[in-house]
Amino acid sequence: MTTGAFTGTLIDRSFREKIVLVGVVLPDTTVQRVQDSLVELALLVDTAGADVVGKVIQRRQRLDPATFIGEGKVSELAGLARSLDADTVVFDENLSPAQQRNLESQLGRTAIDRTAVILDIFAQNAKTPEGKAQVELALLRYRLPRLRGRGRSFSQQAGGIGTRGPGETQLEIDRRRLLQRIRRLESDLKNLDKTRGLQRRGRERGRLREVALVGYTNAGKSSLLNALTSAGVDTADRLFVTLDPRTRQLALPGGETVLLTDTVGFIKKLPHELVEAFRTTLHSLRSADLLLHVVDASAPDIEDRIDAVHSVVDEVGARDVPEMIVFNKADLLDDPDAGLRLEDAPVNVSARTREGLDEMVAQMADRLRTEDRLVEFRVPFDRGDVLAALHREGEVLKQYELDQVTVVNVLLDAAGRARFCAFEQGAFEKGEIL
Ligand SMILES: Nc1nc2c(ncn2[C@@H]2O[C@H](COP(=O)(O)OP(=O)(O)OP(=O)(O)O)[C@@H](O)[C@H]2O)c(=O)[nH]1
Ligand SMILES: [Mg+2]
Repeated sequence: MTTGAFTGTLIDRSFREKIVLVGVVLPDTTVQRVQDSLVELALLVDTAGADVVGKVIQRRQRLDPATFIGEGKVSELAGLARSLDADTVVFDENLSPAQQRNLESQLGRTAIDRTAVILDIFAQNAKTPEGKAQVELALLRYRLPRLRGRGRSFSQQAGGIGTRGPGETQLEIDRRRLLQRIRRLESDLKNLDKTRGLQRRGRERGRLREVALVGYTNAGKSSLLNALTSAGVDTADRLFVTLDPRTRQLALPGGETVLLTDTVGFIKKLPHELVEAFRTTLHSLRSADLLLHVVDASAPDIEDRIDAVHSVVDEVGARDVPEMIVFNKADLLDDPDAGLRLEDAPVNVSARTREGLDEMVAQMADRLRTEDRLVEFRVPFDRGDVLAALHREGEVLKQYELDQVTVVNVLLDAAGRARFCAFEQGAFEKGEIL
């Protein structure tokens, strides 16, 4: 274990913990899925800075409430961990606080779950004050129920994977102060969310539409943002490189400028604590005009990853935002049609070679345009401000005066339609009139 990490401030990076992974095959899943999931867990562990020295997969009818894998398997696992000289055992599913305590005392070493590893990576990667606050909040919420009764023998291991991050010293102090800290972070983040909301409304008035890049971690979201806008955002073949949202302007072929935002990537079994804590960051997805869902076309389990992204999008309340799926890393595919396995994958691109990018941007512009609708408004003569705003925010196709009102036919997006609905007389399908 890391020396000097007793205070939680010194992490000895020259020492890499040895880790054994444990996956369980329950009746509702398959060995293949669990194996894939363990490959990903190994990547997570590696990203967190530790080495996987062994893997165990067990088939069970149901999880054991006390030890997750059952007494017999625990002693087998203890023997393996001892022979491999492993420091820590990582379970691929969430452990309850009681299971974790029982496992640690029976294994004689640290036992953590996938959530703790992901939280650990987030703690290492958070850079901005907002990102740090969100991660700290997630960590504290995760740790709070796990504080009581954690064996003293393992406190020496503070600083190891799953135990470090902001707020380390907070763990030593009492629960009440921890709760106070949680409430403080919650209120700070809520205020930030409010400020964001105001900024967002300001932008709406300026009528710049927003496209949000979403996708599985490592799909190439940041690389795409860079390729499209020379944003200079960090990219790497590691998981969860981006935690803080970045927004850049992008000029579309039709002349319109949109805002393109890159943000935190998702993963299967993304800890609920993180989705909850990253609410301020993820809220921006709800007000986006389009989600550009970036998929790594070279991944082995494309459909499962798309599902994982969709479930997080649902969880943050952005299900109704139109989505366009893009297959990235097309340069890695031998078969150029491979990405088309999925029904409505509109376009294959490569952020690396830039192939398909023009086509993708053109389709994006089309998608944004089809979200526009032609609406007829009747604006009273004394509301010159509304008339001016309609001209500013939409495309006025027809305008004439009728007694006491100006009738205008405007091509307008959903946000604009919602704003001017008091003056609306009726909406048409674009084809009916154009
Ligand atoms: N071959 C190939 N590699 C790519 C392409 N796009 C991105 N990559 C690589 O994929 C890795 C991840 O790219 P990022 O842009 O950091 O991915 P991300 O989706 O932003 O990932 P996180 O921020 O960690 O969630 C990097 O090593 C990139 O160089 C591509 O089109 N082709
Ligand atoms: Mg990124």
